[in-house]
Amino acid sequence: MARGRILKSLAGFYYVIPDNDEVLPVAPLSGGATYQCRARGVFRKNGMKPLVGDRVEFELTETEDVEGNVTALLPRKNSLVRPSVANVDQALVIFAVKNPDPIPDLLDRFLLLMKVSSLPVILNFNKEDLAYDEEMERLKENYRDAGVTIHFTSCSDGSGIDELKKMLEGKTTTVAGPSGVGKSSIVNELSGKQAMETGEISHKIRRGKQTTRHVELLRIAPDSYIIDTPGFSSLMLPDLEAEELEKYFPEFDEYRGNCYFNSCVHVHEPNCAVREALENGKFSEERYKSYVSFFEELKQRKKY
Ligand SMILES: Nc1nc2c(ncn2[C@@H]2O[C@H](COP(=O)(O)OP(=O)(O)O)[C@@H](O)[C@H]2O)c(=O)[nH]1
Ligand SMILES: [Mg+2]
Ligand SMILES: [Zn+2]
Repeated sequence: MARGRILKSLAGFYYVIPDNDEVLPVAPLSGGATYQCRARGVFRKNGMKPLVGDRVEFELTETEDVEGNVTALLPRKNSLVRPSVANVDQALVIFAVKNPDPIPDLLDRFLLLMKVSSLPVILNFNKEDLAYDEEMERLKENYRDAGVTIHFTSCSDGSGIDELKKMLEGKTTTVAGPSGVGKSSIVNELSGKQAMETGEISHKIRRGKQTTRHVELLRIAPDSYIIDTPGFSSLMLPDLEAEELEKYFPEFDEYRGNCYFNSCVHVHEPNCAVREALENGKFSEERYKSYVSFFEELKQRKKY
């Protein structure tokens, strides 16, 4: 019996990397680092399906073919739906400083989703090489109080990549963002190999490269994993009551206690400390605009 982690699931097999290679009598097949395992019926009976990222117990089967069986799922810290993966520590939300320009509505949807999932966020603006300093300052300013760590990178000249790698150390990080911003390029820089297909080559070579369609934990250091995802250009708001939304905007933290009404949602109420702070330029107007627009959307949603 050994312990390990599922890095990939494909066609009924789970690819498990052992916590400690020494405990196993034989090396995995095909020179890789993972053992090809099936899951025994026990999980199906409990209605539990192993997820990529799950920590498991597994044993090698007696056949010569170095396959194994996942025999137990260890407790999960958390699990995400999109991508479907367990035991994630943080999210790396990637946008480009330009080409394509950041879309504030979409960016704020990503931040909200991560906040609702209790995932700490590194907000990474890539393609730093294309931006003027003022543009970067504006982005920094805009998300300063959004409860995220802001970072800039460029895959063209490698700036910010080493620091980013440090920020991922010892963690499992899921990557999110629209397409074309350099997600796969960054994952490739971090893993030091061409693990992911990037925009430029995708039309030319389809075969033999991994696309970002299936979920896989990529090992970028002994205990650091990253999950590339396909980019989405739209994102549904999470399932929230409109009145709950304000809790997920860290900009309001300092002020909401001073609103006249306990139940203040900071939209139309009199004596609202949050809106007063906004008027005094204490936090980003653009972020507040997203707040109000999400609030209306959640209100509308309730009606149907
Ligand atoms: N100028 C510039 N281009 C980049 C940078 N990073 C990625 N690209 C280019 O942006 C395009 C999209 O990159 P890709 O990694 O496929 O983006 P993804 O769709 O988010 O995975 C490709 O043509 C990359 O070569 C960068 O830092 N600077
Ligand atoms: Mg990609
Ligand atoms: Zn208020």
